[in-house]
Parts: sequence; C-alpha cells; structure tokens
Amino acid sequence: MGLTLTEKIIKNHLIDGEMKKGTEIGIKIDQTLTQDATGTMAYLEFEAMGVPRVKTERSVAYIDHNTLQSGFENADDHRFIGSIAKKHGIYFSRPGNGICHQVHLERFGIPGKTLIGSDSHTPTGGGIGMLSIGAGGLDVAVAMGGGAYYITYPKIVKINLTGKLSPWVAAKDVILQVLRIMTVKGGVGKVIEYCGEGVKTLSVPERATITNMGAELGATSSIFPSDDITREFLKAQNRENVWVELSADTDAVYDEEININLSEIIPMAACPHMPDNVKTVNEIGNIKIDQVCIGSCTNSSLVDLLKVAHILKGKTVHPDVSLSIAPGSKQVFNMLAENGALSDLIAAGARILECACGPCIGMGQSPNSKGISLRTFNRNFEGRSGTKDGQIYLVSPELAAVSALTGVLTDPRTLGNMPEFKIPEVFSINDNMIELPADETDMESVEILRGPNIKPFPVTSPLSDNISAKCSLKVDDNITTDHIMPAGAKILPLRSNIPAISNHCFTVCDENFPARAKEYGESIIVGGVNYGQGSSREHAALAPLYLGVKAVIVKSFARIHRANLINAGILPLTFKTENDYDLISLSDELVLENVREAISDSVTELTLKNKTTGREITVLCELSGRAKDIILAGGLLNYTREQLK
Ligand code: MIC
Ligand code: SF4
Repeated sequence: MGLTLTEKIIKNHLIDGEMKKGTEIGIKIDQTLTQDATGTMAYLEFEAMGVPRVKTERSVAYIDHNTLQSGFENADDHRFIGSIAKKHGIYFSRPGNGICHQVHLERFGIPGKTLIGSDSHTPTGGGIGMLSIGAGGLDVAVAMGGGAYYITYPKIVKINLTGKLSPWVAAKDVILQVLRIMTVKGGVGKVIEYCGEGVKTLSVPERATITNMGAELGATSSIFPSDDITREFLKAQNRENVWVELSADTDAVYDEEININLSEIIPMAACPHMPDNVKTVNEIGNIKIDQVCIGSCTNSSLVDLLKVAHILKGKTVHPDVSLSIAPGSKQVFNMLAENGALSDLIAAGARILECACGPCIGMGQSPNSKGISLRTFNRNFEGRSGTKDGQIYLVSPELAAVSALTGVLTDPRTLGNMPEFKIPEVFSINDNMIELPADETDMESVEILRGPNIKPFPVTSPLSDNISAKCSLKVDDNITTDHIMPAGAKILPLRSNIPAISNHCFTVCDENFPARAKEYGESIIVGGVNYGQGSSREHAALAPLYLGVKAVIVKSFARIHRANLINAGILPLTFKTENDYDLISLSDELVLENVREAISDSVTELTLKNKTTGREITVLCELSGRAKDIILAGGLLNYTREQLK
C-alpha cells in the first residue's frame, strides 16, 4: 500500500511511537520558528531547560507582531529575543524584515523537512511541501533543545483539485470554499493534503495562502506536493539546491476525500465573526464598507500586491474608505518599490504600513464603531480587530482592492480582462536584516538584555490528589484564544509579564473573571465544543494557570490549546455526555477525588461531584502516556527538567 505525502515525511522523522492513527507519535523537528508575541516566553522556557545551543538544523526568531512601540515593553522584548537568539544559535529576523511565515517560506523553508513554530499559521510552509505545524512556545523550546514534538498520528484528508481558477478568482476563495465545507472544527486531528491536476495551476504563494488558512479548519497541518512549481519558486529565491521532488504515492490511502473543481469557484467572503461563515459575493450583496486592510501572513506576497497595485493604478481610494496595506516581507516591499508598483499604491491613497502583522492582530487600524472592514487576513473573531462591534469580512486581495475603489463590496470579476501576474524569475535577495548567531566559541560572551517587563514563567506544581474548586467561568461553543487571552495593541505588550496579562484573561466574555478566579483561589472553567480554537498562544493557558485554574471541562478541545493546557499542568477534561454541560453553573463547588491516583493508573473516566447540586457526572480524562506524565509532573517544564536529570 502506498503512502500519502504526510506519511512519508512522518516516516522519515518518527522517533517515538508507531504509524497508527489516533496514537501518539514523537517526530524529529528539523526547523523551528518563533515570533515576538510568543517568543519571549518560549526563550525564557528554553533558558530554563539549560540547553546551551539549539540542536535543530535551523531555528529562526522573528519580530513581526509587537511592532507598535507605544511604551518600552515591545522594544525591550525585541532586544531580549535578539540577544538570546545570538547566544543560543538562533537566526534573528529583525523588526522590519517581515512576517515570520512569509519570510520563512522565502528564505528558510525546505520541502520534506519538519518545522514547528510558536504560531498557529506555521503550516504556511506546507505551500512548499514542508510538514509544518503550529505549537505552543514550550513545545518549540523543547524542539530547540533537541526533543521530539508529539502529536496524535493524524487522519489524512485528500483534497482533490481539478480545473483552473477563473480570472479574478483567488487562492483565498479556494480555502474559503474548504472552510465552507469543513467548518472551523472540521480539521481537528487531520492533515489536509492537496492533490490532483488542479495543483499544477497554483503558484507557491497561492498554495501558501491555502495552507496558511488551514489553521482556521483546526487542522494539524496542510500540505502541497513539491514539484516543478516549487522548484521554480526556490530557484527564484536562489535556493534551488534545497528542492526535492515530493508527492503522495498514486495508491496512497486517505481517511477522507473532498473534490473541488477550481473552475467552479467564485469570489467569496467569510462574514462576521467566524472564518467558516462563508458566503458568495452575490449572497452578501453590495454592502457599504468603511475600511479595507490588505496584508497578513495569508495574502501579502509580491504577486498579491502586484494585483492590488494593478487595480489601484491611476485611481483614488473611495472617500468613505480607509485602505491600509502591509507588505509581507522586506523582499516584497523592496520589489514593489523597485518596479514602481509601490508608487501606484501610494498615489491611489493607500496607507502603507511596515511589513508586520499590524491590523491582523489589532496592532493599530481598528475600524470605526460598527465599521465594516474587508480584510485579506485569516481571522475575523469578534473584537480581534480592536473594535468590539467591528464587522470583519475576510476576502481576497483582488476583492479588497476593487472594493476600496467602489466603497462597496464588489465582485472583482467586474474588472474585465485579467493581466498575467507571474512570479518573477528572480527575487531580489538581501538577507541583511537576518542576524546570524554567535559562533560556538563566542556564545559565552553574549550578554542577554532583559527589560523590567520580562517576568519569569509562572510557578507550576505537581497535580494534587484531590481537586476541590468552584466553577469560575462557564462559556459557550467555539471559544477562541482571542476570547481567553485577548491581543491588540494595549494587551500584547504584556506578553512577557504573565501576572499583568492575567488581568485581561477572558475579559471579553466576562470582565469579572480575573478577580473572581483570584478570589476563588483554585477554580475550574467549563466550556462547549472546539474550546480554544485559533492561535497557538500559550498565554491562553499560562494566564488561567496563574489565576489558579486547575481543570477545564468542555465538550471538545482545539488541538494546540489542549496541548498548551497539558504543558501548563492544567487538566483537560471532556464531558462523557455532552448534555452534562447543563448540570454545572457558575460558582458551583466541584470535586474530583483521588485524581492523581486515577491518572497514574490510566483511568480515563473520572467522577465529578457537584457539591452545590449534589449530582455526580462522568468526565473523560484521555491522556496519552507522555501527556499523563506531564500532567502529573505539573507541566512540561517540570517534566523536561526531570527528564534532563
Ligand atoms: C494570531 O494570528 O492569532 C497570532 C497572534 O499570530 C497567534 C500567536 C499569538 O497569539 O501570539 C497565532 O496564530 O498563533
Ligand atoms: Fe501575524 Fe495575523 Fe499571521 Fe497571526 S495571522 S501571524 S497575527 S499576520
């Protein structure tokens, strides 16, 4: 029986476990990436492990999220990350060099290698045939130290592409169509493999848009084969030497198959407030818009922005619309400048931002109240833009640009003939904003620069025998990490300071949560399905840890968040019967007895006593061998320290 592409890469990297669906496996990680909003914690964790130099083939630290420096905090973090990278053998992509996923694809990614990154959109690397996975900072720290990365052996979904996209229909519309079919929880525990004749019609940046937004499916990763198109892209980046041909065997067996005819796709948008709330432009109609933002790791490649420049050339942004554009990398920005397209953008009235995440993570450009904003980004969760009642639609760059001119949501197919937008044969390469690490002989002398806002990792303790705690919060389905640990320009500078950031935990759902959790001392959170979807931020586990949360009981979890809870030593439990969710109310007193013993004995069903109502329910504690040990040790840091001993 043949193998899928994912299975081939896993097979080459398997260091623990067996290639059996649903079981836990440990894979060797070739490359890691971090960004600044998760990086400070990840490097503090790496430091705490006491490994002098990274053991990966390539580790890169990017500065792209916290670039609005309205106080000393972010600049301090940049200096800290730069210095720690230099000391421990990590490449450092300086602020201004671009968004981690875009730069990594351009300059570091290698087909067939494994990559984990402390950012959920790391699967962008699947666009060139890498098995790339988003993870919590602690997992990345362990991988930098040479440890395996553990995942559940995934189910593999084949998306068979046929046909060819029509003019003005974009890769963004393809992934929106996939989201429409699979929903934001449809990818949990799965890797999405794109196959079929249609693959040959998609360029690397188009493929990367699709794999990037696989994160919104909850998928472990998404991947395209590495073919001649990949080779051309790498050649244009002067990296043809890293190219290898990779694809699934023709007789590979998949767990699920979905057919998509690219020729049938039409322009679409994800409507507020979920990436899977997808409608066609006709279904939405010509709604009036207030803002357009173009950029983010999903749609900020050179080709994307050349299309935008072509549409805007010689025209003026509609008077009622504010248009901002953030190129994905310095390479993109520079090439736009060199060929004159930047001038077309500026002349049309676009507000050009630095190459960074910017508005995507609420770092500026929040829309007006109730403002309708079209964005080429990947997430439109409520409040993420920084404006609670902002109405965010996720669209392609083509749709965004034409709508910026008309002032209403407009089908780009009305533009008539589409000129060819080809990937350049040669990109302009200048890695002068990537700092190399110190040589092994000089590492000792590198001083680590720590700012006063950088506080240590919160203290964790081994799991207790009994948990007796009140329910400090009860939330609904599809809670995102943006609900648990909001981001934005005001809160992000606190990412290195868990005590301070904890005061904002869950405040979008209930502003009294932090105070209540502190008052209760120890507590339990109750939630619905797909709890913790969205980002990889481990702060969504570290802040509850700091506030005394001992367990989270939900109908189902998103993958990265569940792993982050385990890494923080918080017990992830699920209801055996979903309706039991209704049997717990806020402030109920809940008890789990002899839980340590039960977990040590691999008991998966625990009895939860609700002392307030007098009822008992069964909750599931499904931990693999290693996850069990991590929970017993009180988190991954304690566990790793014990292992290193
Ligand atoms: C996001 O898009 O939500 C982020 C900000 O990039 C996060 C990481 C973070 O919260 O720092 C992610 O996707 O993992
Ligand atoms: Fe940055 Fe947005 Fe991409 Fe997250 S999704 S890495 S915030 S651009």
